[in-house]
Amino acid sequence: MSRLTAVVSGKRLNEGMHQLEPLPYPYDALEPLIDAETMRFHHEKHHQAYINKLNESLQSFPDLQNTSVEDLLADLDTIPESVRTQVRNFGGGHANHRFWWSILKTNEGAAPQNEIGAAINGELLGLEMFKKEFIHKTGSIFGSGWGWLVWDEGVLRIVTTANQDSPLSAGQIPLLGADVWEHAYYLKYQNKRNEYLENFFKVINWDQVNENYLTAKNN
Ligand code: MN3
Repeated sequence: MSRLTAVVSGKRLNEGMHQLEPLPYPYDALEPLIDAETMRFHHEKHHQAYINKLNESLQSFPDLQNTSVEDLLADLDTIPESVRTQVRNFGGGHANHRFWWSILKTNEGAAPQNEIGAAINGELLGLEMFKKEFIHKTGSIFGSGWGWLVWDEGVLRIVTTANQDSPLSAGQIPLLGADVWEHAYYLKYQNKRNEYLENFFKVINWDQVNENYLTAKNN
């Protein structure tokens, strides 16, 4: 990861501070399903804001600055109470978005292959059933949150989290996730959250999800 010097609130940050990484693809890579303007704002403004706020919150906690955000979230109980809510919200926002960018890629409607394809067929009764349940649960979130496919101690599960809560804080490993904060879809889809979720299935990078599955399974 690059170690560009970042500045937050006029203060020079330590090397260990959290930073926004560039997307591994152009902002228009998911057009027309997720538009370039939404991608740019989502990454440059929303994701960056979570990182800035996380870094500001951790200014008096040098040891936490050098811990990965995923580790912080997996161990929320050990975070000092005075900063725990900030780590949960802003650290969650950082981790969830970093994860989100990594699982997006236009897939032309292809079904998952390999181990994750077999696991979805075996445990979740196939792609169509999985998709139906995922969209139902995620589409029904009241307010802002995320829908997830997680590895939960050996079991594949569809779960949702409110706000920027991470499945990691519940001991679950995310394999794929869908952001249903309005900033993720409103420009293009307005109030049609389910239509956005239908199209989300056409931009899942199944190879990456398979990799996430194998990593979770072998740990
Ligand atoms: Mn978002």
